[in-house]
Amino acid sequence: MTAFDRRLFLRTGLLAAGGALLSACAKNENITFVQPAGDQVRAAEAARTPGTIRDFTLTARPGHADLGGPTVSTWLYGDRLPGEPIRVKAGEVVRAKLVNTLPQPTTVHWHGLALRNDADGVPGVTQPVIAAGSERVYEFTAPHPGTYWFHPHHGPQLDRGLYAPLIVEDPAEPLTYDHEWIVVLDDWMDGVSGTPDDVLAELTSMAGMMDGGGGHGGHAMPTPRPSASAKWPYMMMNAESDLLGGDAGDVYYPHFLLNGRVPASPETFTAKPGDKVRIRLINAGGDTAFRVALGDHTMTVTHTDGFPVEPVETDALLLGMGERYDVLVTLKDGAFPLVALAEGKRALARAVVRTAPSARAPGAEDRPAQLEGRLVGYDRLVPAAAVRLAAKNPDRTITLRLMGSMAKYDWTINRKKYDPKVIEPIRSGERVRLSFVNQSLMWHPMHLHGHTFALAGTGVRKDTAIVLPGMTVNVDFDADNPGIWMIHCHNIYHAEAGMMSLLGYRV
Ligand SMILES: [Cu+2]
Repeated sequence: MTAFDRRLFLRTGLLAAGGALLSACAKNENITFVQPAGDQVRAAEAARTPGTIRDFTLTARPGHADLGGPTVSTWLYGDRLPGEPIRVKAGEVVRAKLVNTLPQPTTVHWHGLALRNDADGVPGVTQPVIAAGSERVYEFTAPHPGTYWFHPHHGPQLDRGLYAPLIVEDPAEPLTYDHEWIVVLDDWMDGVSGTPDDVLAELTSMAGMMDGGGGHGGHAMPTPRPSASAKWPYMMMNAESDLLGGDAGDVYYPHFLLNGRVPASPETFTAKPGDKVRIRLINAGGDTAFRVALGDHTMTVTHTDGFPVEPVETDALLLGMGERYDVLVTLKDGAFPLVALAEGKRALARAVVRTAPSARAPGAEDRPAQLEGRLVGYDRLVPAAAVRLAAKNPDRTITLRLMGSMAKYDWTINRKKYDPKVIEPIRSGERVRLSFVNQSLMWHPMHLHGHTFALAGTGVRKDTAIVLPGMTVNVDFDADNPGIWMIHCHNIYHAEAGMMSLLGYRV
Protein backbone atom coordinates (compact mmCIF):
# COMPACT_ATOMS: atom_id res chain seq x y z
CA MET A 1 0.00 0.00 0.00
CA THR A 2 1.48 3.35 -1.03
CA ALA A 3 1.19 6.37 1.20
CA PHE A 4 -1.42 7.75 -1.17
CA ASP A 5 -3.45 4.54 -1.05
CA ARG A 6 -3.25 4.52 2.72
CA ARG A 7 -4.47 8.11 2.93
CA LEU A 8 -7.32 7.28 0.59
CA PHE A 9 -8.18 4.17 2.60
CA LEU A 10 -8.18 6.09 5.86
CA ARG A 11 -10.25 8.89 4.42
CA THR A 12 -12.90 6.65 2.89
CA GLY A 13 -12.92 4.54 6.05
CA LEU A 14 -13.46 7.64 8.11
CA LEU A 15 -16.23 8.84 5.84
CA ALA A 16 -18.00 5.52 6.12
CA ALA A 17 -17.71 5.56 9.90
CA GLY A 18 -18.49 9.25 10.19
CA GLY A 19 -22.00 8.87 8.86
CA ALA A 20 -23.85 10.27 5.93
CA LEU A 21 -24.98 13.51 7.60
CA LEU A 22 -21.41 14.82 7.75
CA SER A 23 -20.80 14.20 4.08
CA ALA A 24 -24.19 15.62 3.17
CA CYS A 25 -23.48 18.81 5.10
CA ALA A 26 -20.07 19.12 3.52
CA LYS A 27 -21.68 18.60 0.15
CA ASN A 28 -24.21 21.34 0.82
CA GLU A 29 -21.71 23.88 2.13
CA ASN A 30 -20.07 24.28 -1.25
CA ILE A 31 -23.20 24.34 -3.36
CA THR A 32 -25.35 27.29 -4.26
CA PHE A 33 -28.93 26.29 -4.94
CA VAL A 34 -31.56 28.11 -6.94
CA GLN A 35 -33.65 30.00 -4.40
CA PRO A 36 -37.43 29.43 -4.37
CA ALA A 37 -38.13 33.05 -5.33
CA GLY A 38 -34.96 33.44 -7.39
CA ASP A 39 -34.41 34.59 -10.98
CA GLN A 40 -34.48 31.08 -12.45
CA VAL A 41 -37.85 30.37 -10.80
CA ARG A 42 -39.30 33.64 -12.13
CA ALA A 43 -37.93 32.85 -15.60
CA ALA A 44 -39.47 29.36 -15.53
CA GLU A 45 -42.81 30.87 -14.55
CA ALA A 46 -42.60 33.48 -17.35
CA ALA A 47 -41.91 30.64 -19.82
CA ARG A 48 -45.29 29.14 -18.88
CA THR A 49 -46.86 32.29 -20.41
CA PRO A 50 -49.28 32.94 -17.53
CA GLY A 51 -52.85 33.44 -18.77
CA THR A 52 -55.97 34.84 -17.16
CA ILE A 53 -55.78 35.24 -13.39
CA ARG A 54 -58.48 33.40 -11.41
CA ASP A 55 -59.03 34.57 -7.83
CA PHE A 56 -59.94 32.32 -4.93
CA THR A 57 -60.11 32.78 -1.18
CA LEU A 58 -59.50 29.89 1.17
CA THR A 59 -60.28 30.39 4.82
CA ALA A 60 -58.68 27.69 6.92
CA ARG A 61 -60.85 27.60 10.03
CA PRO A 62 -62.02 25.49 12.92
CA GLY A 63 -65.60 24.36 12.34
CA HIS A 64 -68.03 21.49 12.34
CA ALA A 65 -68.57 18.93 9.60
CA ASP A 66 -71.70 16.83 9.29
CA LEU A 67 -70.43 13.49 8.03
CA GLY A 68 -74.01 12.35 7.34
CA GLY A 69 -74.88 11.41 10.91
CA PRO A 70 -71.90 12.07 13.10
CA THR A 71 -71.04 15.76 13.34
CA VAL A 72 -67.42 16.41 14.17
CA SER A 73 -65.36 19.33 15.29
CA THR A 74 -62.49 19.76 12.82
CA TRP A 75 -60.54 22.19 10.65
CA LEU A 76 -61.88 23.05 7.20
CA TYR A 77 -61.31 25.19 4.12
CA GLY A 78 -64.43 27.33 4.24
CA ASP A 79 -67.52 25.57 5.54
CA ARG A 80 -67.60 22.31 3.63
CA LEU A 81 -65.89 18.93 3.48
CA PRO A 82 -64.09 18.39 1.16
CA GLY A 83 -63.33 22.06 0.51
CA GLU A 84 -64.84 23.79 -2.53
CA PRO A 85 -62.94 22.62 -5.63
CA ILE A 86 -60.68 25.09 -7.39
CA ARG A 87 -61.24 24.85 -11.13
CA VAL A 88 -59.19 26.61 -13.80
CA LYS A 89 -58.11 25.99 -17.38
CA ALA A 90 -54.59 24.91 -18.22
CA GLY A 91 -52.43 28.00 -18.64
CA GLU A 92 -54.53 30.12 -16.31
CA VAL A 93 -53.17 31.55 -13.10
CA VAL A 94 -54.48 30.48 -9.71
CA ARG A 95 -54.38 33.41 -7.30
CA ALA A 96 -55.53 32.01 -3.98
CA LYS A 97 -55.56 33.97 -0.75
CA LEU A 98 -55.19 31.70 2.26
CA VAL A 99 -56.63 33.25 5.39
CA ASN A 100 -55.41 31.36 8.43
CA THR A 101 -57.87 31.45 11.32
CA LEU A 102 -56.56 28.17 12.73
CA PRO A 103 -54.86 28.07 16.12
CA GLN A 104 -51.70 26.78 14.37
CA PRO A 105 -49.50 27.99 11.52
CA THR A 106 -50.26 26.44 8.15
CA THR A 107 -49.24 26.36 4.47
CA VAL A 108 -50.90 25.10 1.28
CA HIS A 109 -49.33 22.56 -1.08
CA TRP A 110 -50.79 22.19 -4.57
CA HIS A 111 -50.29 18.49 -5.06
CA GLY A 112 -49.00 17.31 -8.43
CA LEU A 113 -48.63 20.64 -10.18
CA ALA A 114 -45.43 21.65 -11.96
CA LEU A 115 -45.75 25.09 -10.42
CA ARG A 116 -43.35 27.87 -9.50
CA ASN A 117 -41.22 26.80 -6.56
CA ASP A 118 -42.13 29.64 -4.20
CA ALA A 119 -45.82 28.60 -4.35
CA ASP A 120 -45.13 24.99 -3.36
CA GLY A 121 -46.04 25.41 0.31
CA VAL A 122 -43.14 23.67 2.07
CA PRO A 123 -42.53 25.56 5.32
CA GLY A 124 -38.97 26.66 6.00
CA VAL A 125 -37.97 25.74 2.44
CA THR A 126 -40.16 27.48 -0.13
CA GLN A 127 -41.89 29.88 2.27
CA PRO A 128 -42.19 30.85 5.94
CA VAL A 129 -45.27 29.40 7.65
CA ILE A 130 -48.49 31.39 7.52
CA ALA A 131 -48.88 32.23 11.21
CA ALA A 132 -52.19 31.86 13.01
CA GLY A 133 -54.23 34.98 12.33
CA SER A 134 -52.34 35.97 9.16
CA GLU A 135 -52.75 35.41 5.43
CA ARG A 136 -50.78 34.84 2.25
CA VAL A 137 -51.50 34.93 -1.46
CA TYR A 138 -50.36 32.03 -3.63
CA GLU A 139 -50.08 32.90 -7.31
CA PHE A 140 -48.98 30.37 -9.92
CA THR A 141 -49.70 29.18 -13.43
CA ALA A 142 -51.35 25.76 -13.69
CA PRO A 143 -49.49 24.35 -16.68
CA HIS A 144 -51.00 20.90 -17.25
CA PRO A 145 -54.61 19.76 -17.35
CA GLY A 146 -55.65 17.09 -14.89
CA THR A 147 -57.01 16.04 -11.52
CA TYR A 148 -55.02 17.54 -8.65
CA TRP A 149 -55.76 18.54 -5.08
CA PHE A 150 -54.45 20.76 -2.32
CA HIS A 151 -53.78 20.37 1.37
CA PRO A 152 -51.58 21.84 4.12
CA HIS A 153 -47.91 20.88 4.32
CA HIS A 154 -47.60 21.53 8.03
CA GLY A 155 -47.63 18.78 10.63
CA PRO A 156 -50.45 16.23 10.21
CA GLN A 157 -53.02 18.93 9.28
CA LEU A 158 -54.01 17.14 6.07
CA ASP A 159 -55.53 14.40 8.24
CA ARG A 160 -58.10 16.92 9.40
CA GLY A 161 -60.70 18.34 6.98
CA LEU A 162 -58.20 20.55 5.16
CA TYR A 163 -58.27 19.20 1.61
CA ALA A 164 -60.01 19.98 -1.67
CA PRO A 165 -59.80 19.11 -5.38
CA LEU A 166 -57.93 21.29 -7.86
CA ILE A 167 -59.20 20.56 -11.36
CA VAL A 168 -57.25 21.91 -14.31
CA GLU A 169 -59.45 21.68 -17.38
CA ASP A 170 -58.04 21.02 -20.82
CA PRO A 171 -59.09 23.85 -23.20
CA ALA A 172 -58.97 21.19 -25.96
CA GLU A 173 -60.50 18.35 -23.92
CA PRO A 174 -60.30 15.20 -26.09
CA LEU A 175 -62.75 13.12 -24.02
CA THR A 176 -66.50 13.40 -24.34
CA TYR A 177 -68.83 12.66 -21.45
CA ASP A 178 -72.24 13.66 -20.10
CA HIS A 179 -71.25 14.20 -16.47
CA GLU A 180 -68.14 14.77 -14.42
CA TRP A 181 -68.07 13.59 -10.81
CA ILE A 182 -65.30 14.22 -8.31
CA VAL A 183 -64.84 11.49 -5.71
CA VAL A 184 -62.60 12.33 -2.76
CA LEU A 185 -61.73 9.49 -0.39
CA ASP A 186 -60.58 9.97 3.18
CA ASP A 187 -59.89 8.16 6.41
CA TRP A 188 -61.34 10.01 9.38
CA MET A 189 -60.69 10.24 13.08
CA ASP A 190 -60.46 13.99 13.74
CA GLY A 191 -62.97 15.11 16.34
CA VAL A 192 -64.18 11.55 16.95
CA SER A 193 -61.46 9.91 18.99
CA GLY A 194 -58.93 12.75 19.13
CA THR A 195 -56.92 14.77 16.62
CA PRO A 196 -54.14 13.95 14.15
CA ASP A 197 -51.73 15.67 16.55
CA ASP A 198 -52.71 13.08 19.18
CA VAL A 199 -52.14 10.26 16.69
CA LEU A 200 -48.72 11.57 15.71
CA ALA A 201 -47.74 12.00 19.36
CA GLU A 202 -48.77 8.43 20.12
CA LEU A 203 -47.04 6.88 17.13
CA THR A 204 -43.79 8.79 17.54
CA SER A 205 -43.68 8.09 21.27
CA MET A 206 -43.66 4.37 20.55
CA ALA A 207 -39.94 4.28 19.75
CA GLY A 208 -38.47 1.49 21.81
CA MET A 209 -41.68 0.95 23.78
CA MET A 210 -43.36 -1.66 21.59
CA ASP A 211 -42.77 -5.37 21.97
CA GLY A 212 -40.54 -5.30 18.88
CA GLY A 213 -40.75 -7.73 16.01
CA GLY A 214 -41.91 -5.17 13.48
CA GLY A 215 -45.25 -4.31 15.02
CA HIS A 216 -48.27 -5.62 13.20
CA GLY A 217 -47.12 -8.79 11.54
CA GLY A 218 -47.35 -12.20 13.15
CA HIS A 219 -50.22 -11.54 15.49
CA ALA A 220 -53.01 -14.08 15.24
CA MET A 221 -55.99 -11.84 15.85
CA PRO A 222 -58.51 -12.19 13.03
CA THR A 223 -59.87 -8.69 12.59
CA PRO A 224 -58.24 -5.30 12.18
CA ARG A 225 -58.99 -3.23 15.23
CA PRO A 226 -57.47 -0.52 17.33
CA SER A 227 -54.84 -1.52 19.81
CA ALA A 228 -56.20 -3.40 22.82
CA SER A 229 -54.15 -1.17 25.05
CA ALA A 230 -55.78 2.00 26.30
CA LYS A 231 -52.27 3.38 26.17
CA TRP A 232 -52.22 3.19 22.34
CA PRO A 233 -55.77 4.11 21.30
CA TYR A 234 -54.94 5.15 17.74
CA MET A 235 -52.72 2.32 16.62
CA MET A 236 -54.02 -0.11 14.01
CA MET A 237 -53.31 -3.79 14.51
CA ASN A 238 -53.52 -6.52 11.88
CA ALA A 239 -54.30 -4.39 8.87
CA GLU A 240 -53.00 -6.84 6.27
CA SER A 241 -53.27 -6.61 2.49
CA ASP A 242 -51.80 -8.81 -0.22
CA LEU A 243 -52.07 -5.90 -2.66
CA LEU A 244 -49.91 -3.77 -0.37
CA GLY A 245 -47.43 -6.53 0.38
CA GLY A 246 -48.44 -7.02 4.02
CA ASP A 247 -48.97 -4.30 6.59
CA ALA A 248 -51.60 -1.91 5.17
CA GLY A 249 -51.61 0.91 7.73
CA ASP A 250 -50.62 2.20 11.15
CA VAL A 251 -53.65 4.18 12.23
CA TYR A 252 -57.12 3.12 13.34
CA TYR A 253 -59.87 5.28 11.83
CA PRO A 254 -63.48 5.07 13.02
CA HIS A 255 -64.84 6.36 9.67
CA PHE A 256 -64.03 6.21 5.98
CA LEU A 257 -65.52 9.00 3.90
CA LEU A 258 -66.47 9.50 0.28
CA ASN A 259 -66.97 13.22 -0.35
CA GLY A 260 -67.19 13.78 3.37
CA ARG A 261 -69.97 11.22 3.99
CA VAL A 262 -70.02 8.07 6.09
CA PRO A 263 -71.32 4.89 4.36
CA ALA A 264 -74.65 4.99 6.21
CA SER A 265 -75.69 8.21 4.46
CA PRO A 266 -73.88 8.25 1.15
CA GLU A 267 -73.85 10.87 -1.57
CA THR A 268 -76.10 9.86 -4.49
CA PHE A 269 -74.94 10.64 -8.03
CA THR A 270 -77.81 10.67 -10.53
CA ALA A 271 -77.77 10.25 -14.30
CA LYS A 272 -79.65 8.47 -17.07
CA PRO A 273 -79.02 4.93 -18.27
CA GLY A 274 -76.46 5.06 -21.09
CA ASP A 275 -74.89 8.31 -19.86
CA LYS A 276 -71.12 8.47 -19.97
CA VAL A 277 -69.46 9.78 -16.82
CA ARG A 278 -65.96 10.94 -16.07
CA ILE A 279 -65.09 10.16 -12.46
CA ARG A 280 -62.10 11.90 -10.91
CA LEU A 281 -60.88 9.78 -7.98
CA ILE A 282 -58.64 11.37 -5.34
CA ASN A 283 -57.22 9.65 -2.26
CA ALA A 284 -56.91 12.38 0.38
CA GLY A 285 -56.33 9.89 3.20
CA GLY A 286 -53.60 10.08 5.81
CA ASP A 287 -52.80 6.38 6.25
CA THR A 288 -55.19 4.38 4.04
CA ALA A 289 -55.07 2.98 0.52
CA PHE A 290 -58.47 2.54 -1.12
CA ARG A 291 -59.59 -0.14 -3.59
CA VAL A 292 -62.36 1.35 -5.72
CA ALA A 293 -65.05 -0.32 -7.84
CA LEU A 294 -68.49 0.48 -9.23
CA GLY A 295 -70.95 -2.39 -8.88
CA ASP A 296 -71.93 -4.10 -12.20
CA HIS A 297 -69.66 -1.80 -14.22
CA THR A 298 -66.23 -1.84 -15.74
CA MET A 299 -64.26 1.39 -15.68
CA THR A 300 -62.02 2.72 -18.44
CA VAL A 301 -58.91 4.30 -16.95
CA THR A 302 -57.94 7.47 -18.85
CA HIS A 303 -55.54 9.30 -16.50
CA THR A 304 -53.41 8.72 -13.45
CA ASP A 305 -52.15 11.63 -11.36
CA GLY A 306 -53.59 14.03 -13.92
CA PHE A 307 -51.67 12.68 -16.92
CA PRO A 308 -53.29 10.62 -19.71
CA VAL A 309 -52.79 6.90 -20.32
CA GLU A 310 -53.92 4.73 -23.20
CA PRO A 311 -57.49 3.85 -22.21
CA VAL A 312 -57.66 0.48 -20.45
CA GLU A 313 -60.58 -1.35 -18.86
CA THR A 314 -60.57 -2.46 -15.27
CA ASP A 315 -62.93 -3.68 -12.58
CA ALA A 316 -61.09 -2.08 -9.68
CA LEU A 317 -58.30 0.42 -8.92
CA LEU A 318 -55.95 0.81 -5.96
CA LEU A 319 -55.13 4.35 -4.83
CA GLY A 320 -52.38 5.11 -2.35
CA MET A 321 -52.51 8.39 -0.43
CA GLY A 322 -52.06 11.30 -2.84
CA GLU A 323 -52.80 9.27 -5.98
CA ARG A 324 -55.55 10.08 -8.48
CA TYR A 325 -57.21 8.21 -11.31
CA ASP A 326 -59.71 9.43 -13.90
CA VAL A 327 -62.08 6.83 -15.32
CA LEU A 328 -64.89 6.82 -17.87
CA VAL A 329 -67.98 4.71 -17.22
CA THR A 330 -71.07 4.11 -19.34
CA LEU A 331 -73.91 3.71 -16.89
CA LYS A 332 -76.39 0.85 -16.78
CA ASP A 333 -80.01 1.03 -15.64
CA GLY A 334 -80.44 0.77 -11.87
CA ALA A 335 -78.83 1.83 -8.60
CA PHE A 336 -75.22 0.80 -8.00
CA PRO A 337 -72.74 1.00 -5.14
CA LEU A 338 -69.58 3.01 -5.79
CA VAL A 339 -67.36 1.50 -3.14
CA ALA A 340 -63.92 2.41 -1.82
CA LEU A 341 -62.63 -0.39 0.35
CA ALA A 342 -60.13 0.77 2.96
CA GLU A 343 -57.47 -1.68 1.82
CA GLY A 344 -56.51 -4.09 4.59
CA LYS A 345 -58.74 -2.30 7.09
CA ARG A 346 -61.94 -4.18 6.18
CA ALA A 347 -64.19 -1.14 6.18
CA LEU A 348 -65.44 1.01 3.37
CA ALA A 349 -66.50 4.36 2.06
CA ARG A 350 -69.27 4.54 -0.51
CA ALA A 351 -71.61 6.49 -2.74
CA VAL A 352 -74.66 5.44 -4.76
CA VAL A 353 -74.91 5.85 -8.52
CA ARG A 354 -78.56 5.96 -9.54
CA THR A 355 -80.01 5.95 -13.06
CA ALA A 356 -83.41 4.48 -12.16
CA PRO A 357 -85.45 6.43 -9.57
CA SER A 358 -87.29 3.34 -8.33
CA ALA A 359 -84.39 0.87 -8.24
CA ARG A 360 -83.68 -0.64 -4.85
CA ALA A 361 -80.78 1.15 -3.15
CA PRO A 362 -77.66 -0.94 -2.57
CA GLY A 363 -77.12 -1.87 1.08
CA ALA A 364 -74.56 -0.09 3.21
CA GLU A 365 -72.41 -3.22 3.37
CA ASP A 366 -72.76 -4.23 -0.31
CA ARG A 367 -69.39 -5.14 -1.75
CA PRO A 368 -69.52 -5.38 -5.52
CA ALA A 369 -67.85 -8.43 -7.08
CA GLN A 370 -65.75 -5.98 -9.13
CA LEU A 371 -63.67 -5.27 -6.01
CA GLU A 372 -62.23 -8.78 -6.42
CA GLY A 373 -62.04 -8.61 -10.23
CA ARG A 374 -59.36 -7.33 -12.60
CA LEU A 375 -57.23 -4.64 -11.02
CA VAL A 376 -55.11 -2.60 -13.40
CA GLY A 377 -51.82 -1.79 -11.69
CA TYR A 378 -48.89 0.32 -12.91
CA ASP A 379 -47.59 -2.52 -15.10
CA ARG A 380 -50.80 -2.53 -17.16
CA LEU A 381 -50.77 1.22 -17.84
CA VAL A 382 -49.26 2.76 -20.96
CA PRO A 383 -48.69 6.52 -21.17
CA ALA A 384 -50.50 8.46 -23.87
CA ALA A 385 -48.05 9.27 -26.68
CA ALA A 386 -48.32 13.02 -26.03
CA VAL A 387 -46.92 12.72 -22.49
CA ARG A 388 -44.28 10.03 -23.01
CA LEU A 389 -40.77 11.22 -22.04
CA ALA A 390 -38.20 11.00 -24.83
CA ALA A 391 -35.90 7.99 -24.45
CA LYS A 392 -32.75 9.06 -22.61
CA ASN A 393 -30.36 7.48 -20.17
CA PRO A 394 -30.34 9.10 -16.74
CA ASP A 395 -27.62 11.69 -16.21
CA ARG A 396 -27.86 11.12 -12.49
CA THR A 397 -29.34 8.46 -10.23
CA ILE A 398 -30.37 9.27 -6.69
CA THR A 399 -31.03 6.29 -4.47
CA LEU A 400 -33.62 6.73 -1.74
CA ARG A 401 -33.67 3.81 0.65
CA LEU A 402 -36.99 3.73 2.50
CA MET A 403 -36.28 2.58 6.01
CA GLY A 404 -37.82 2.22 9.43
CA SER A 405 -40.32 0.13 11.30
CA MET A 406 -43.68 0.38 12.96
CA ALA A 407 -42.17 -0.79 16.23
CA LYS A 408 -39.83 2.19 16.48
CA TYR A 409 -41.80 4.55 14.24
CA ASP A 410 -38.48 5.72 12.86
CA TRP A 411 -39.41 6.18 9.18
CA THR A 412 -36.55 7.72 7.20
CA ILE A 413 -34.97 8.06 3.78
CA ASN A 414 -31.39 6.71 3.74
CA ARG A 415 -31.57 6.39 7.55
CA LYS A 416 -31.74 10.17 7.90
CA LYS A 417 -34.69 11.99 9.40
CA TYR A 418 -35.84 14.99 7.42
CA ASP A 419 -33.50 17.93 7.78
CA PRO A 420 -34.39 21.05 5.75
CA LYS A 421 -30.70 21.96 5.57
CA VAL A 422 -29.75 18.77 3.72
CA ILE A 423 -30.43 19.11 0.00
CA GLU A 424 -29.48 16.63 -2.73
CA PRO A 425 -28.13 18.56 -5.73
CA ILE A 426 -29.30 18.15 -9.33
CA ARG A 427 -28.74 20.30 -12.42
CA SER A 428 -31.17 21.94 -14.77
CA GLY A 429 -31.55 19.95 -17.99
CA GLU A 430 -30.61 16.60 -16.50
CA ARG A 431 -32.64 13.44 -16.81
CA VAL A 432 -32.76 12.42 -13.15
CA ARG A 433 -33.55 8.93 -11.95
CA LEU A 434 -34.93 8.43 -8.46
CA SER A 435 -34.49 4.88 -7.26
CA PHE A 436 -36.86 4.13 -4.40
CA VAL A 437 -35.54 1.05 -2.62
CA ASN A 438 -37.98 -0.09 0.03
CA GLN A 439 -35.97 -1.75 2.77
CA SER A 440 -38.84 -1.68 5.24
CA LEU A 441 -41.72 -4.07 5.86
CA MET A 442 -44.34 -1.54 4.86
CA TRP A 443 -45.51 0.08 1.64
CA HIS A 444 -44.89 3.78 0.98
CA PRO A 445 -46.64 6.08 -1.54
CA MET A 446 -43.68 8.25 -2.62
CA HIS A 447 -44.41 11.74 -3.91
CA LEU A 448 -42.17 14.21 -5.73
CA HIS A 449 -43.12 17.88 -5.71
CA GLY A 450 -43.09 20.10 -8.79
CA HIS A 451 -42.60 17.36 -11.41
CA THR A 452 -44.46 14.44 -12.97
CA PHE A 453 -42.01 11.56 -13.26
CA ALA A 454 -42.16 8.54 -15.56
CA LEU A 455 -42.13 5.04 -14.14
CA ALA A 456 -39.06 3.30 -15.57
CA GLY A 457 -40.12 0.49 -17.86
CA THR A 458 -43.65 1.57 -18.78
CA GLY A 459 -43.08 5.34 -18.88
CA VAL A 460 -46.40 6.03 -17.12
CA ARG A 461 -46.40 9.60 -15.84
CA LYS A 462 -47.19 10.02 -12.16
CA ASP A 463 -46.29 12.19 -9.19
CA THR A 464 -47.02 9.63 -6.48
CA ALA A 465 -46.09 5.95 -6.72
CA ILE A 466 -46.65 3.05 -4.37
CA VAL A 467 -43.42 1.26 -3.43
CA LEU A 468 -44.18 -2.15 -1.93
CA PRO A 469 -42.07 -3.64 0.88
CA GLY A 470 -38.82 -5.15 -0.36
CA MET A 471 -39.32 -3.71 -3.84
CA THR A 472 -37.48 -1.08 -5.90
CA VAL A 473 -39.31 1.44 -8.08
CA ASN A 474 -37.24 3.60 -10.44
CA VAL A 475 -38.72 6.82 -11.77
CA ASP A 476 -37.24 9.35 -14.20
CA PHE A 477 -37.90 13.03 -14.67
CA ASP A 478 -36.49 15.92 -16.65
CA ALA A 479 -35.09 18.63 -14.40
CA ASP A 480 -37.03 21.49 -15.98
CA ASN A 481 -38.55 23.27 -12.98
CA PRO A 482 -35.83 24.98 -10.94
CA GLY A 483 -36.07 25.30 -7.19
CA ILE A 484 -35.90 23.20 -4.05
CA TRP A 485 -38.37 20.33 -4.08
CA MET A 486 -39.52 17.81 -1.57
CA ILE A 487 -39.65 14.04 -1.99
CA HIS A 488 -41.64 12.28 0.70
CA CYS A 489 -43.87 9.45 1.73
CA HIS A 490 -47.54 10.51 1.50
CA ASN A 491 -48.41 8.56 4.60
CA ILE A 492 -48.66 11.74 6.66
CA TYR A 493 -47.44 10.02 9.83
CA HIS A 494 -44.43 8.47 8.09
CA ALA A 495 -43.62 11.88 6.58
CA GLU A 496 -43.87 13.64 9.93
CA ALA A 497 -41.74 10.94 11.58
CA GLY A 498 -38.97 11.84 9.12
CA MET A 499 -39.57 10.18 5.73
CA MET A 500 -39.01 13.35 3.71
CA SER A 501 -36.03 14.78 1.85
CA LEU A 502 -35.13 17.58 -0.55
CA LEU A 503 -33.75 17.95 -4.05
CA GLY A 504 -32.24 21.26 -5.12
CA TYR A 505 -31.28 22.67 -8.51
CA ARG A 506 -27.74 24.03 -8.51
CA VAL A 507 -27.43 27.61 -9.71
CU1 LIG B 1 -44.38 5.62 4.24
